[in-house]
Amino acid sequence: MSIEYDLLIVNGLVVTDQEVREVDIAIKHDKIAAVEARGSFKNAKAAQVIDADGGCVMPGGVDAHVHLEEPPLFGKGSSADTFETGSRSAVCGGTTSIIVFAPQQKNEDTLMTTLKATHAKAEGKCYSDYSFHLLIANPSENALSEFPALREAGISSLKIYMTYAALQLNDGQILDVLLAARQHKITTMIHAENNDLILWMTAQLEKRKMFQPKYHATSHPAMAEVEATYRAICLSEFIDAPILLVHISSPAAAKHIKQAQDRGLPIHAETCPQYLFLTKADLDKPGFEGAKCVCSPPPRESEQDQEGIWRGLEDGTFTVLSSDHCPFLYDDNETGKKTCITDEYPEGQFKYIPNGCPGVETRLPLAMSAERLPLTKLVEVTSTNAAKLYGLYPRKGAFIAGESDADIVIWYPQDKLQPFQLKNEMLHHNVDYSPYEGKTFKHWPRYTILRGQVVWDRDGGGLVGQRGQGTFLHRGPSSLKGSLSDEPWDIRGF
Ligand code: DUC
Ligand code: ZN
Ligand code: ZN
Repeated sequence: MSIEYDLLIVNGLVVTDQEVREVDIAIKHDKIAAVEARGSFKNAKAAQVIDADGGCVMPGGVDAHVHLEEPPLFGKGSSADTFETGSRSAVCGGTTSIIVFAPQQKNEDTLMTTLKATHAKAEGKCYSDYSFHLLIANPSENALSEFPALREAGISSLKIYMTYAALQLNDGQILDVLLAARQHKITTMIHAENNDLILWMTAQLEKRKMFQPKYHATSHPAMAEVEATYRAICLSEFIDAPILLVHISSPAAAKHIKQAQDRGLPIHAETCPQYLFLTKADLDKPGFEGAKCVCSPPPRESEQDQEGIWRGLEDGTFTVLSSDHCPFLYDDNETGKKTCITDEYPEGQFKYIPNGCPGVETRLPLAMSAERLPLTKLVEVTSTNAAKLYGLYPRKGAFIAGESDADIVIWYPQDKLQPFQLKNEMLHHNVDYSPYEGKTFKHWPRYTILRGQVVWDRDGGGLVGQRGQGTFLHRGPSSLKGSLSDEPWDIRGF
C-alpha cells in the first residue's frame, strides 16, 4: 500500500554533519518523515516532488548571531532591517532559523520586559523561524533573578559585552552573570575586546588627526581581542561555566581558545564570513566607502589571518560560523553609516561609524562558494552545531525521521548555476549595500524549505514564503559540552 506524503525530495546528495548519502527524503506535515535509499518512495503518493538530481540537500541554515530592530548601541546608527526584512533575507540565502538579540538597556532593571518587547516586534512578521538571545547590559540582582523565568520562556542563551559604553560589563559583573547562567544552564556568549585598549588607541589616532574609516581597524587591534578572549576564558574556568566567544577574528585569539578546549574546558567559539573573506584593506577604500566594512572586531590584516580562521573551522576550534548580521544603511546620515559625517569631518570620524555589516543572506552561499570545507563540516558549523549549542537539536540542524523539522536547503547541481558577481539588488535585506558586492558566487540555494513549505524558489518566483510563516522557537539547554561539575559552585572550594 502506498503511503501519502506532502513532499518528496528525490535524487539529491543528502548532506548532514555526519555523512553524504544518495538517499531520498519524505516529508509529512512539517517534519522529516523518512530518509531512505534512492528510489524507496517511487510508489508513494506525494502532493509534491522535488527532483534534486545532482544537487546537495542539507538541513536549513541556523544563524545564531543576528541583530534586528536594535536601537543605537554601536555608534549612532540603528538597524536597517526589521524582523520582517532580516528573516526574509535569511530564507533567500538558505537559512531557516535565526537567533536574534533582545537588547536590555543599561537603565533597565528587568529582562522579561525586554523579552516581551522583542516578542512584540517579531510576532507575525518573520519569514524564518526565530528565537532570541537576551543581551544583558545591566546584570542587576533583579535581572539575574529572572533567569529561571527566561528558561521557562524558552531562552537558554545570553550575550554580554566586554566593550561598548552602552553595553560593557566589568569583570565582577561578568562573574555574576556566569554564576547565575551556570546555575540555570544558560550559555553565555561573550564579545571579547579590551575596551580601554580600544579607547586608548582611538585617542592616539585622533591626536594625530587620523579619522578616516580605515583607522577603525587600527583602533581595534588583534591584541585587544586576544587579551579579552584569554580573560573571558579565565573567568569562565573560574566559575566552571560554558561560554561561546562570539565573532573571533584573529588566529592568535583562536589559539587561546584551542588551548582551553584541549584542556577540556567548555569553551565554544564562533567566527563569521567577514573574517574569512574581508581584510583591513576593505576599510581603506576611496572616500567613505571603507565604512561599509566597519564592524567589531574588524577584518584583520592579511590573507594569512583569513587562513588561520579557516584552519580553526577545519580543526574544530570554531563551533559555529554565524553572520553577525548587523545592518546599517550606508548612504544615510540619520540612522546609517553616514551619521558620523559632519562639515568639520567630511570623511567622518571612525569612532562614530555604526559598527556592523549585513550578511545573513550571503553567509551560506559564501561558505559553499569557497569550496573549502568538507560538506559535512560546512553543515556542522552553519547549522547542526548552532542547533546543538542553543538547544534546538534535533528539531533543527538534522534530518532525523520523526524528530527534525523539514527545514531544507537544496543547492543547484554543479555546473547548473553560472558563477555570477553579486549585486546588492539580488539580496532581500533592507540595506543599500553588501560588503560582498562584486564577489563571484559559484553556489546559491535553489530552494529553501521551512517546515515542509517551499519559501525560496530561485527559478520559480524567488521569495515564495509568507511574512508570518516563521514561528518562535522555544529552546532547551545546550547539548554541547557544559560545566565540568554538576555540583553547585562553592566558595569553599577555593
Ligand atoms: N559588532 C558589530 O560589528 N556589530 C554589532 C555588534 C558587534 O559586536
Ligand atoms: Zn559582538
Ligand atoms: Zn553581533
